Amino acid sequence: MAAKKAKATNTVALSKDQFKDAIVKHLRSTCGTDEARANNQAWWKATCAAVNELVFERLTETSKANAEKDSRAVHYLSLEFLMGRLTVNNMHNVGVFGAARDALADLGKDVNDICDEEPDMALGNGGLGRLAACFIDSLATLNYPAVGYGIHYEHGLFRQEIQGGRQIERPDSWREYGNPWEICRPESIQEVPLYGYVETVFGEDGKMRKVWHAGRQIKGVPWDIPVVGYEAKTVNVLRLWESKAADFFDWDVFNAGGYIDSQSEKSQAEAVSKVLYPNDESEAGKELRLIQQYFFCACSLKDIIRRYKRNHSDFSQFSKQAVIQLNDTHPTVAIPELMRILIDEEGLVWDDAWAICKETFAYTNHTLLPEALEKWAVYLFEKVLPRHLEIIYEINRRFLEDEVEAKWPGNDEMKRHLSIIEEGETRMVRMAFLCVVTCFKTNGVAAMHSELVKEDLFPEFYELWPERFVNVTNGVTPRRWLLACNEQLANMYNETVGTDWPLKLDELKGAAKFADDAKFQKNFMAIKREKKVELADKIEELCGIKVSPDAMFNVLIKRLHEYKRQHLALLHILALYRRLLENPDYDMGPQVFIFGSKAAPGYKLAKDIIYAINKVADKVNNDPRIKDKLKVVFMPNYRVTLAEKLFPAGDVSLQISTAGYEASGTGNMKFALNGALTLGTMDGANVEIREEVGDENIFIFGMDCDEVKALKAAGYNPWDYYYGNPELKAVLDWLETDFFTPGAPGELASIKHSLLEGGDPYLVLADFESFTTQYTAVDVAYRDQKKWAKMAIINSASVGKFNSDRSIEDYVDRIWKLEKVMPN
Ligand code: GL9
Repeated sequence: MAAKKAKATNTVALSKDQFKDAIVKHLRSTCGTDEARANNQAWWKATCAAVNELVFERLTETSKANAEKDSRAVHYLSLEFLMGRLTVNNMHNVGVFGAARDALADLGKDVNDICDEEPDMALGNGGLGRLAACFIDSLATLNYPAVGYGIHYEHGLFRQEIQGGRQIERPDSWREYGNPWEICRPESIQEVPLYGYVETVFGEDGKMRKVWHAGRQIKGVPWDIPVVGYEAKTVNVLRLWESKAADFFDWDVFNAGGYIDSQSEKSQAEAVSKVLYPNDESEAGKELRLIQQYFFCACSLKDIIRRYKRNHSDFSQFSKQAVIQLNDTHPTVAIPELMRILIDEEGLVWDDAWAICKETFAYTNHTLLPEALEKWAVYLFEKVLPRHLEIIYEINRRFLEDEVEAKWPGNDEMKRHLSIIEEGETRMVRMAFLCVVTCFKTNGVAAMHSELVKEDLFPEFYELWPERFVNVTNGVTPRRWLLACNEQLANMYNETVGTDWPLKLDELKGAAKFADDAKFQKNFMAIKREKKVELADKIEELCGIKVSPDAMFNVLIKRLHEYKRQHLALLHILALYRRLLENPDYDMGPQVFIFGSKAAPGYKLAKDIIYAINKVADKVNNDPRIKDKLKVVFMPNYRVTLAEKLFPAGDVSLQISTAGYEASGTGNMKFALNGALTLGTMDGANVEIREEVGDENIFIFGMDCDEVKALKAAGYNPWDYYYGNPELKAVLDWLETDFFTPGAPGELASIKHSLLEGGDPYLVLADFESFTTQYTAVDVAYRDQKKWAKMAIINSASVGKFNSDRSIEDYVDRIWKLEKVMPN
């Protein structure tokens, strides 16, 4: 099955022999070596250069077509783009994967080994950043004019090592030895002011103007990553800004003999794009983070305006030409920045500038967690961006005095409640409020989440402007998350439903009619097993743990957070272990639990949970009494590249967040697409996956969102569950002993304490029993392999809705209103 060729594309871009010639040429002319001396790194770079011959041509054609048509474009502003590797993806998308593989084989190289040379572009934390990467893939595939804007971090998300069971953070250096996909564009450098003060001046006409005298300037250097649409002519651009010291600054100090001072200026300026913040709570209040946000927004807006001005002499058409999507609140400062440019630099009056801003910006909310809703201290704003603070005050004044006053006359409490400025000991700017007040649309990322955005997060804003609130359910690109990562299943679908599914994922539905077909089931399960064998090999290589591919693979891969409840899975594992110890004949099929997860460096409990998983794994995996019926694996350094091995190999997709807390989830979609069954709560997109696959093909457990709210309102007491369930009590008490940490009792106790004395904010104990009960149902179902195969096939064939192309069409239809542009 695997031997069969990957999908043939309509455009055979290069034959095997042409590709071979191109690689050999680039080994010499691009890499300065030859076939005899080249190492794999050089082979990889030469291969990329060969692919780029096609990519760059299309890139140029696309930008020409967009310039000629002067078409409306979306600008996707995101502090994160979690791209992963690009080589295999780009080869598939330009239709040369087969040619490249065969060419490399002829040259004595394995395509997988060569592509393994590529470091991940890990410029994101998790779901939000990966979503941005899927979205720009879909935008290019659908031939929409779009630019992604972000930061060219020198270091992406930290590399995770596990030492003695604990997470250690190591720097990630994805471009240390150069990256063949990026192009520096010094012709489009921008300068960004910071700090300083605001002067009020009166012109000869008697009009008042504000002049911001910045204390510093930094330079933004754009690096373009081509974004290759699948079978499309379009290659869009992801433009990432790198910070550098502004030229004049260096030279002034340098000439005065201050070489060392100039170096420190330089390193301060370069610090801005040095490192991606790892989603820590402690980052709020960090001046550098605010500067990062402003830096990339200011550079991007200047870039957008520069392009706009090529064809326009005033701003009357601006919001017709440009829509700016704010990926979460991280780029919110773009709003006062556009106001500042329009008023202070372009001379517009407030009302005209405000009208433009209100028609240009749209905002995606990705979370309801209060601690993740950004607020910036007023004093910090005043220091770094004094003019922007003035503008925010004025936006707020008009909003409160005009709109809130009109709706709730004389209601000062309401004004305090809705103010963009939060009063208190430290006055704060509420970034999400600024977004909702400005943006013409605010969207949530799954149906249920979007309802909660209206009802719980912004109820008064919803009352003011119901038409502004919409839903766009997330999606994932089937090119990366099926075609490229699961060649075997992709080929099987090619034979079953034809080769259009990577674009029209709904066509997989055609495979559902074979869900009962014995031969189809056999082939489907054989592929799953092949992917499990591949993963088992990887697990042995990385963790030294042997797992059987015949066991049920339960996979929980996502960032570590209490609301995602990795510790619920851990308590469950402890319960299974205990059952096996108490009763060696306990009726259960062999189980493997596989975790992959990074914890924010400052999130103590999250790191304790990683440690606990590893300590429990040590014990369970080496306990001969349970005869290999239970294995626990923690795979270090979870990232896109590892995800590509994990999603195809999962049998059970654990999506076990407390209902109401996971905005969407996207891993849930990738698992279902690859034929895993979900064991999950009624949360985020799980709700919509259930709608698509049918209640009989998903395992739902736990409280739903209303029950969670009701229990919290009634006063949740975790001790009731502790004393009410002897098994739960036993496993929690176990954590306080030294059973898993010989000689060091209490090392795992923080988890228990968070769940009892700490009040168990995410209701782990309340959902424990329901989880273990439903898990037993999953185990029973899995042991009926025919039934399981049928359910797995139906899952994979039924999730066409979660194609990110569909998400993009929803954005276009509900928010962006774009027209496709076809390059030559
Ligand atoms: C997130 C949500 O938590 C996810 O449920 C959602 O699927 C994604 C994409 O919409 O956005 N919001 C958020 O802040 N993160 C998400 O994953 N966090 C990270 O990316 C780490």
